[in-house]
Amino acid sequence: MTIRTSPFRVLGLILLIAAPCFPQNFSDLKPSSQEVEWQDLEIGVLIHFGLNTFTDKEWGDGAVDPKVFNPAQLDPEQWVLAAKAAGAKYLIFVAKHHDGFCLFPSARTKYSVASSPWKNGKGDLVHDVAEACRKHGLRFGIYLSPWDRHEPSYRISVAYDRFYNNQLEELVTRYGEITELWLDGAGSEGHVYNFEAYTRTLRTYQPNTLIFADVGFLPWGDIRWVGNEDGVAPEETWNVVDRLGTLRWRPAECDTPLREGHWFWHPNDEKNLKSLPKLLDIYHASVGRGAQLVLGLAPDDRGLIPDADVTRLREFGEAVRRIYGHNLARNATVHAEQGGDAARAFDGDTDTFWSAPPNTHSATLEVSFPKPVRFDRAVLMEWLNAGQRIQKYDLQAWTGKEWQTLHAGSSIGHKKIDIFPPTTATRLRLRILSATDSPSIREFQIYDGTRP
Ligand code: FUL
Repeated sequence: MTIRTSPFRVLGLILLIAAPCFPQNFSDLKPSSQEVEWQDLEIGVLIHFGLNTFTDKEWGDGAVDPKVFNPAQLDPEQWVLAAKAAGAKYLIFVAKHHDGFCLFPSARTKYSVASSPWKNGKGDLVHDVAEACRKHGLRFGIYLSPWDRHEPSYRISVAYDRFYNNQLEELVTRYGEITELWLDGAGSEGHVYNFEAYTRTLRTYQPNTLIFADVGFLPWGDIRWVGNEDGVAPEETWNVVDRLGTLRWRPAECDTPLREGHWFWHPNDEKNLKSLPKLLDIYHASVGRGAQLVLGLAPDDRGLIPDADVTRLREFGEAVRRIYGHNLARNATVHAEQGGDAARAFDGDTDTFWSAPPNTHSATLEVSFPKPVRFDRAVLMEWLNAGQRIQKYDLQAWTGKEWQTLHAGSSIGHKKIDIFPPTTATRLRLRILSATDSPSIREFQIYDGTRP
């Protein structure tokens, strides 16, 4: 049989083979629809609860008897409601931490709740937490520690890969939709994992799950660790990262525990509870810089989030809702110098956005008030479906004589919160000074954060 080919077919083949070598442009990269949806969640919580809760430890050695796991008042709904009061939209549950103890009855190991006195060994906490999340409208995710200090096969990579993959399969087939899979890199230095196999298992059953991991730990994850546990993203935060020549849309997630330095509960540890001003700073340094905030919560040995933590979470949620509850731009007159329906950036509706005309690389959006208005911050949101494009902007207020710069910035991304000294003015404008392609603004909001 003769195979006939055409010059186009040959060209196509060359393009296919050479594709990874072609230069990629940061602003050509676009998020998946799952990522867009995930970035809108903005705040999540990460729950650590297990043998460490009963032994006053952060890292268990894998030798603790499961008999110590016996919470008398365990109530995942209480956790979920506390998380919701803080404004969280998703919850990641540590199904297995580094000590190898499983909070679900895994058929692969006896080191689990099945060997504990809790519910006479008949309990399944992953199930209970997933149900509580669904009941109260939180998205659900899991953390399954690759590092396992109990499992004997951990010493042999291939054997452990089978073990881990099987456990992952149990988790992704039993508990409904999993929004995020958290792959923690701690303790794994030097260990070789078959991440391809894990990812295949995950995608077979849960094609929409996003994988979180340190960029160095897992090159092709969907969400990246921001690089610290302080809840702080860089002022300039881009969604696209360069993986040694390969670009990837990989938004940053900032994880930080509610109690300083502690992911698990410890007795007499209230002094480490982060203050409300500290939490607001963290919110502004994470969500306010286009990243995601994940607060670490730790139920105590009763199985409940302690009262002081519940109160702090509620205070935090209320403060964010109060500060960002009255958008001054909603009743203002708005105008886009380059044309287009500017009102779409000011309508408080994140499903609508204003776009500058094609091939526009700079633009100005202006807000004017009938009488002077006091404000001290602006919230900007870029429409990211077509890529992150804005790379330089400023915010200016009209003093009556001239435009005064209140803030000058670079990236905007999902959300940018810029706080400046309280200013009273009749006009405020956003100047997009440089964009790689026509910029699109989902929201331009103005607030007075000092209002009681
Ligand atoms: C770290 C772990 O070692 C901590 O115990 C905790 O789970 C935190 C979220 O990630 O890498």
